[in-house]
Amino acid sequence: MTAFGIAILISIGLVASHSVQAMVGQKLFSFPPPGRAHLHEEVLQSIEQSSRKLRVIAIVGEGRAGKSQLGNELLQTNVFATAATPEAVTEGVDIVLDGGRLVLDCEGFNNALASSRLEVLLIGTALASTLIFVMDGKLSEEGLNMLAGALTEAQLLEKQLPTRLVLVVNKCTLDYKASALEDALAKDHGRRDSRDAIKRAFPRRHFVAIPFDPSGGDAYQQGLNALRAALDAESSSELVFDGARLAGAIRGLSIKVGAGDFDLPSIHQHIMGEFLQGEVDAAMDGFMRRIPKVIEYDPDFKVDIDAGINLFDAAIQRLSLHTCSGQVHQFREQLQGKLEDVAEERRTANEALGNRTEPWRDVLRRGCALLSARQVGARLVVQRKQDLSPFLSSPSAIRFDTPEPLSVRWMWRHFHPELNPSSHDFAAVLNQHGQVLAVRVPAPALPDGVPVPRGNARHKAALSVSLRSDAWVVVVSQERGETSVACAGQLWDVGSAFPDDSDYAVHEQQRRDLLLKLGLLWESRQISSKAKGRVHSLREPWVWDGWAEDRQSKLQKTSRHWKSNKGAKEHAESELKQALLSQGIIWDTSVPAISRL
Ligand SMILES: Nc1nc2c(ncn2[C@@H]2O[C@H](COP(=O)(O)OP(=O)(O)OP(=O)(O)O)[C@@H](O)[C@H]2O)c(=O)[nH]1
Ligand SMILES: *[C@@H]1O[C@H](CO)[C@@H](O)[C@H](O)[C@H]1NC(C)=O
Ligand SMILES: [Mg+2]
Repeated sequence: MTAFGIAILISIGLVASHSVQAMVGQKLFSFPPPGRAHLHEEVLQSIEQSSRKLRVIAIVGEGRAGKSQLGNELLQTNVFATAATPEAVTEGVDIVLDGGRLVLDCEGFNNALASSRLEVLLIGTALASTLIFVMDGKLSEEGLNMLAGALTEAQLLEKQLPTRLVLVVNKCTLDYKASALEDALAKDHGRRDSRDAIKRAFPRRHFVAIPFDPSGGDAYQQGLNALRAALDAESSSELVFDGARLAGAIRGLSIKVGAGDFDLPSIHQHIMGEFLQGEVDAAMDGFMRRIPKVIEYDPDFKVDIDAGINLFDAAIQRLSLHTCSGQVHQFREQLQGKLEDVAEERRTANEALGNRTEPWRDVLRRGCALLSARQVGARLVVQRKQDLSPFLSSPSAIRFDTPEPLSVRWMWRHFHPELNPSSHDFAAVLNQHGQVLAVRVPAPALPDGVPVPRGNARHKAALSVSLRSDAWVVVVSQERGETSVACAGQLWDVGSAFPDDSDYAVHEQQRRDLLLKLGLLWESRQISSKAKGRVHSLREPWVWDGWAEDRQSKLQKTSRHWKSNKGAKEHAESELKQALLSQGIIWDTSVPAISRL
């Protein structure tokens, strides 16, 4: 046997994909005496740490057929040991990591299968996405039997592998047709079993003949090109592993092979498990990237888990993995369970966001944003210092015994015209803590002369309440999908922040100024008043009668029998003021004004 040296070559930048890294051939498996498979952990680690998705190409076949040299040709660098000696050169399994490819160069079968190491063929067949099976000189019956025999030994007769077979006749002197392999498999020499085993195990097959050419000339190069083309064909439908999963699969394989467990279906199942787990994780990742993050409550929130299942199914379909359907089904169910967990978690997060009640100004702002976005009209009156009971005396109003907490979800369900048709034209009234005191509260009319910069009846109602009391009102416009605030009889710019208690005095002054301008306060009325003296009795010889009139409404009051001229006028004016207030002609700014105008 020839001493084996690890070939280390630094690629010289001709091949762009691996120009930076030194490509190193390393021994992954060896068979030290007495011949048990030994896995080289330190080499496995370079696979484990690969950041790329890896596809595995295994070169197996007859001894001395030129397998290692083909590997070197494919990698375009002399990384595997070759020699023209009659003795076997490659021992065990050598590997090279070339970007996204892991190439396995396996030791050859020199004699009959029985005396060769079945382990090596097992390792190659189990791990490979593409199995390159090399025959020496011709497409031989022995070669086919060797391949079929290995499948039989490994109990793979009834199995179909996702592995692609590229059968290569190397150092070939015969003129094979492209259909040579299919023709050979179709022939019946009373040995149907071998041929059927190969056909069943490898539904995807290619045949390449590489001419014997001592000078490495054109014919040889054409043969190599045909091999490269076969490797590139359908490469999208190959199993790919991430490094850590592939390393895990190799460890599991090593244990079984080391223990003499040649049951390839079970090994294969283990490897498929690693692969399928990778696809479950990938589908999960893709799904997590696609589903909406829960940032805001969405009443129509739905998680479509089919999107995740479809990612997985697409990956499986690409590989035509129908044979492992039981195993695929099991992993698909695992994925479905995970997806449902995520969906449930997001649903709950969405609901919790909709259920939040603190801090109430934030809840109100978010609720209005939702209603605006969905063009659902709404009106909410927010109490400040004044008791708003007078507004709640309408027969349509419903006052709660215990105030209800305000949430975005509550706002949605309450104001949505289809979910709650009887309420969305009325106001909800909140107390100072943002809790709902009452619903279905109508608004008294807006006095003439109040500017209405935009909007409709809902905005007028809001202005009216904000003028008649110290409360502010938030309005969501159904038509425009925007949120406005009415405060002190003014409609603020769209998007304004809610009124703050620190500006209470300013707002009250603004309201007072507007009411004065509208003539709705006593101070803004034109009042005429006078007093007349008269003789009354001996004991009280001279008394005064007062008289007062509100010029616009012509309402008059007299007040008789006072000691002084001034007192009589004052009392008449006071009675006139009471009459004006009670008829709603003037308002008192300290209590909500509910009078009709
Ligand atoms: N002249 C010529 N020599 C070739 C050709 N293909 C392979 N060889 C030679 O065949 C010999 C064996 O090549 P290897 O690549 O070591 O063979 P192997 O199949 O890896 O052998 P084991 O590792 O022992 O199983 C080498 O000397 C190669 O140069 C060819 O097309 N023409
Ligand atoms: C949200 O509130 C509804 C109705 O009260 C309740 O059924 C649901 O369990 C709550 N969800 C969460 C996540 O708090
Ligand atoms: Mg070799």
